Amino acid sequence: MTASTAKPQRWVGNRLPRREDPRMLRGAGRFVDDIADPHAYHATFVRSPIAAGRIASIDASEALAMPGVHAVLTAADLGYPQLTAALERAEFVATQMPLLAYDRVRYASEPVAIVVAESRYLAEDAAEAVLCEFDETQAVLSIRDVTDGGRALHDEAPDGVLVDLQMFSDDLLGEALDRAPVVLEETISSGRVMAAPMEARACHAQPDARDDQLVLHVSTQVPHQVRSGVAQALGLPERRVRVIAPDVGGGFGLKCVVGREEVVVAAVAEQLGHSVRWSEDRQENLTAAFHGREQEYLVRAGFDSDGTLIGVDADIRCNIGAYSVYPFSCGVEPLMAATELPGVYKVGRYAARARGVATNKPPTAPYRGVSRPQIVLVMERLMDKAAKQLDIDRVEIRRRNTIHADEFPYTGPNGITYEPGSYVESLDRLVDEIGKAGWWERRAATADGVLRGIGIANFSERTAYGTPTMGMRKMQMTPGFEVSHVRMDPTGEVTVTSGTCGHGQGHETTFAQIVADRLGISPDRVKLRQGDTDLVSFGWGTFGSRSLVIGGGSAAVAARRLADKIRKVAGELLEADPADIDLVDGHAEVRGAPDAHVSIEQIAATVHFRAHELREHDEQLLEARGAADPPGMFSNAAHAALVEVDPGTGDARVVDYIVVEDCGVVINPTIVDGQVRGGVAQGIASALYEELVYSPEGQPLAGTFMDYLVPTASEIPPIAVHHLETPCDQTETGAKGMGEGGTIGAPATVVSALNDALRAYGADIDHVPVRPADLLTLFKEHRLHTPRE
Ligand code: MCN
Repeated sequence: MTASTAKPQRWVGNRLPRREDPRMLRGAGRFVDDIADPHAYHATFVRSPIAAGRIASIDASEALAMPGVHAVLTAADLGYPQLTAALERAEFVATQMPLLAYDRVRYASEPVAIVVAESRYLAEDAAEAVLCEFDETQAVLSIRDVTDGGRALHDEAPDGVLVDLQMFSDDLLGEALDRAPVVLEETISSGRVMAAPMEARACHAQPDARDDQLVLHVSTQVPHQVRSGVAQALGLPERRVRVIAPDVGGGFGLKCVVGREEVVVAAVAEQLGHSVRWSEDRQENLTAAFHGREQEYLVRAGFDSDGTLIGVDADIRCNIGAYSVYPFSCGVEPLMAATELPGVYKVGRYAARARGVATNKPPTAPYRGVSRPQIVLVMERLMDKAAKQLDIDRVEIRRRNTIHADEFPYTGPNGITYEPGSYVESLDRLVDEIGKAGWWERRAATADGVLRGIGIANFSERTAYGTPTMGMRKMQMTPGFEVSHVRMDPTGEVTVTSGTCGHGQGHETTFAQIVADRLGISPDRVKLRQGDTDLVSFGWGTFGSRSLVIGGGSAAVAARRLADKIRKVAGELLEADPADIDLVDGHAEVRGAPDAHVSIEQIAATVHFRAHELREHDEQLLEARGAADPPGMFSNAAHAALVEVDPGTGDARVVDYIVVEDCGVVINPTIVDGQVRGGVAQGIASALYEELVYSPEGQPLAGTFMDYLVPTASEIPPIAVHHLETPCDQTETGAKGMGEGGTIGAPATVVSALNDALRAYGADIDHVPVRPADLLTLFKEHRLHTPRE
């Protein structure tokens, strides 16, 4: 048999179909609810009906008397367990979060007791029979409720502020703004939303006597963090807790913090010595799971008469809900907002104060994009407003302020050094694509009475926050590194392990592509195993668009090291210098002499079964370890939306969408396109549809998908995705992350388009979501059909 003389195949860059899809499409996915355990007890939670108040009494006697009910447990019954983020910095207040509320309740739907029964039905019925009495107090709901001196939720934070950081200051900024030809003083804000994953939260906890472990199957993005949280709350050594994330039906950041319900289920299984399962229903998910993005930005910005940004002073306020969360506490939204606000722009002078305030609403998690959808909205609104005041073209003002290719590496007043990206090139390409798509002609059409506008946004997405990442270091906990193992078995098949935990992103496909390239084999022979704390000693999980760069990067390093070992063995078998061996098409062959070859299977079998044939067999096993911990790098993108507004109904629709994105080397363009499109859909959702509205008493008014308007396919336009590739020299693969970019850019783009569509009415929309009623009010204020210009 002769070996292939073909050039090494490059799997990276290939549009390989996602390997995960066949099993998902055939219903063969394995989610927490698919874990078969006919003997498990079923849990449900008794939740607070009020947003704020004291618990006067909990009477479980009737529920406990119901046949099939095994237990009704309150905080007292479990020993008042807490889940507390380990933060001891002066600027942060990490609140105690009781696993079950006792004494006080701090949001409607907060769990106060758990009911464990033979079936879910019995548990639900028994939960209704638990009689709770509360003394209701006035709820603190909005950011202004706190900043204007509202009631405190926690004794440890008497002013209601859990984080208050003057992140950046500049003594000369005030004077520079006073002298600026154009000064904008704006309030830009966004409503409370949540990720609404298809699979809500779920947990199955099973004591395992043989391994002396509590085995938890959890719908999570961060199995190791769940392990640490459970171990901390239950007072167990981490060895005793094994957390497995099976297939996860979407997380979007909602599942990258540890939910108290999962920990309670674990505590109850441990206490009862019996397996217990819990699956959240949709109403619980909307009203009791983690939320995000309720933020307000008070910004003062100055522009020169040629449109050059002189400085930005930002007062950033985040409503972070009732508690800080484990493990990231209360700082992620405010810190990221303040650190990254300038984005792709040279802001001149910069100051930012970042606050996180506690209110009687569910705690927040870093929902996809984490403050970046808001900061991009802020910067893009400033650009559009200044362009209008100065009568400068919207693209031109952006181009003037954007960091240009010859300015990299660029260090901004926020202390960040930006590595090369295609910030101006993306914008220019976007303008080309808008022209090619005929949008300007479509925008000009007025015969049908429909108002049309084009919106643009140019932005960056910091990804793969490693331990050295500036800003995150202000937090006590610095998520960063990953370690991977790559091992080849005696048949030449490869298993990769990672502490990242894909939950829809397609890691099984892309990690295999990366490893296959380094080993010269087909990706079909590479299997990624992830989401199990017993597989990898520690990992941070999947969030912050980190998995490809950090998890995939560590797998790439490990695969490179394994390739070196394979070359060494092949060199001995082929009597050649290992440096002259190429791994290609499942063979090791001598460069320039393709007839001198040995198959990967032969090498693997030799190492495992016939090591005595090798002169050097110090490395018996074909396995290697790799680690990665990059400083965090910026991918970038430019977005454009074409919107249509019906002036009669206020209905606004995004009818076409273009993305130009640059995430360095693209490992799998099909997967990246899918990530971008899904992200844009979520961004459009929070711009036009979704909002978690609360009554003045703190009652959640969006408890179903009839009220919380998740858009369907018919509301999402075609999304064209174009790639530019600026390889990153700080990563093993040349890639940058990108998993949040779509969501980050879309709200600003849609708002820019709406303001453009409503230009004749002098629209100046600075808040998302923009619902039909908001637009109708605007039309009314500006006399519908009698435009000002
Ligand atoms: N990729 C690539 N080439 C690149 C960069 C990425 O092919 N240059 C691929 C990666 O291999 C991976 C995907 O694109 O398959 C996203 O990679 P990355 O940017 O590393 O992001 P993560 O995998 O860490 O995913 C996290 C990110 C975040 S933060 C949220 S929130 C989010 C998201 O991804 N939640 C998701 N996408 C989601 N997609 C689904 N289906 N479900 C979620 O919950």
